[in-house]
Amino acid sequence: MINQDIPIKAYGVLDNFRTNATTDIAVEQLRTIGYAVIDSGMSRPEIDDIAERFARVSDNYIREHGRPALEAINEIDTIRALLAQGDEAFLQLAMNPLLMSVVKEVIVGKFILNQQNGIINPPQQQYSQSAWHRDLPYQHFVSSRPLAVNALYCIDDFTSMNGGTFVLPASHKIEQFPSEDYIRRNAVQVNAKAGSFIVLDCMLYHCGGYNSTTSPRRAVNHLFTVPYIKQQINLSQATAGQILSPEQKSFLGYDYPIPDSVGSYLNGRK
Ligand SMILES: O=C(O)CCC(=O)C(=O)O
Repeated sequence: MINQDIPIKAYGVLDNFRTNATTDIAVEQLRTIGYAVIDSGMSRPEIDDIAERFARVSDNYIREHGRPALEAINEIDTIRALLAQGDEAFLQLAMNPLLMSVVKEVIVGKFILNQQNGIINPPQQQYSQSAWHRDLPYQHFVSSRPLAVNALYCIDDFTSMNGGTFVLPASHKIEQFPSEDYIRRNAVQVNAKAGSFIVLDCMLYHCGGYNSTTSPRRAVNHLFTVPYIKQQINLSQATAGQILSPEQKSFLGYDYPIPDSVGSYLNGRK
């Protein structure tokens, strides 16, 4: 929402961000406050189609791995490696052109898809992602340029009623986790429409809220990282049976296998 009453003139400024394309403002926000909402450019039928596919894939996943077994390991809210579950639409989602243009600006040089997980915030229940975290958890460094960016694709509208994502603006710039008082004063709940991406610097503290409605709030979380960061699940092996373009293979990390031996490392240099 743009507030027309906010002053925009400045003095004493020699250098400033310039925004041209629609994605530039998202890039500027990611660098400064650590998050931005961007439209995927998808039509209503495409948004509905992804929602149907999500429901189908998650039902199959829960049937395959078993609800009690997933509950026992606190995995019932997460559908791991969606794009490796037999539906090509999720790889296309991860490579959404508007999203890619933002990620390319923010992560300098090569990046790969590190994770693509479906998440389901269940109605009126405990939710595994409701505790504050970074998406590179247990890390307390700050970097001048992000090593990783994540993008939550909203399957459903994200609202204050259904527990839309909370963020702590600019927390990617400070090593420590803030105090409770600071969190209460500064946390922001992001409202976003189905079909948009909430893009975060991966070091921004965030969490899901309490879903007080009667329907789940669903999303697809993506983590894009420099290739040196280990994938959560080996996506080149998990998609080995799929027909993929060189660009898709590179995006999934096929170009960065860990050599088994000095010999295979040296061969890879040729
Ligand atoms: O449910 C949400 O809005 C946040 C999800 C989240 O924190 C995550 O997947 O890392």
